[in-house]
Amino acid sequence: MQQPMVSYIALGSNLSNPVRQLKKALLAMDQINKTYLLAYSSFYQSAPMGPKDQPAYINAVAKIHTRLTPLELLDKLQAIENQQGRERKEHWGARTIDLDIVLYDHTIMQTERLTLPHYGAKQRDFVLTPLAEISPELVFPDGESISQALTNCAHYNLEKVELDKIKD
Ligand code: A4P
Ligand code: MG
Repeated sequence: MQQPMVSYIALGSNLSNPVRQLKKALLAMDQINKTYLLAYSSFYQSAPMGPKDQPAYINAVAKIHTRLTPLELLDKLQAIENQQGRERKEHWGARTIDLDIVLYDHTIMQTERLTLPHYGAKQRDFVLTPLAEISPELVFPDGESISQALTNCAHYNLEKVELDKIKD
């Protein structure tokens, strides 16, 4: 059987109780077949990237082990987005939940449905800061370290959110 791969998923929400949306998505990810939730970061509030007439976001990153292929994983994550009422309207517009595959092992791929690593991850502190929290030694497939990426990225006024457990 294929060895489990490490993958990092960025979570983002700015509608319908974002903290609850992230907690729900974390629990749902742990329920995906052949997939285990290994760790998740603190939750961070961030100013919206893109249109400014939308609420602040809550962002976090999860680390998983999966035996699914990258496209099988994308299908499962999109099913969770749909279950949580995700509607795709405006580009970079408000959403109940967005689940992006930041990294899947060291895979580099560019297809119509999936780009790995995620095309925007290295430019956004709301992805890099939570990622660095759970994997401070991480190196991207192009050889750039997470700390280098953090010095070059754009900033969105991150503030850590006080949380109790994800099961409440
Ligand atoms: N896709 C390609 N590569 C990937 C990947 N690595 N992971 C495709 C996930 N999906 C990937 O995504 C559009 C298509 O990208 C998918 O159908 C998939 O096949 P989407 O989630 O439907 O649309 P989107 O999220 O609106 O587009 P996009 O470009 O992914 O948006 P982003 O880059 O995710 O930005 N501000 C703050 N503060 N925090 C946020 O989290 N998020 C966004 C969305 C805007 N502003 C934000 C935040
Ligand atoms: Mg997305």
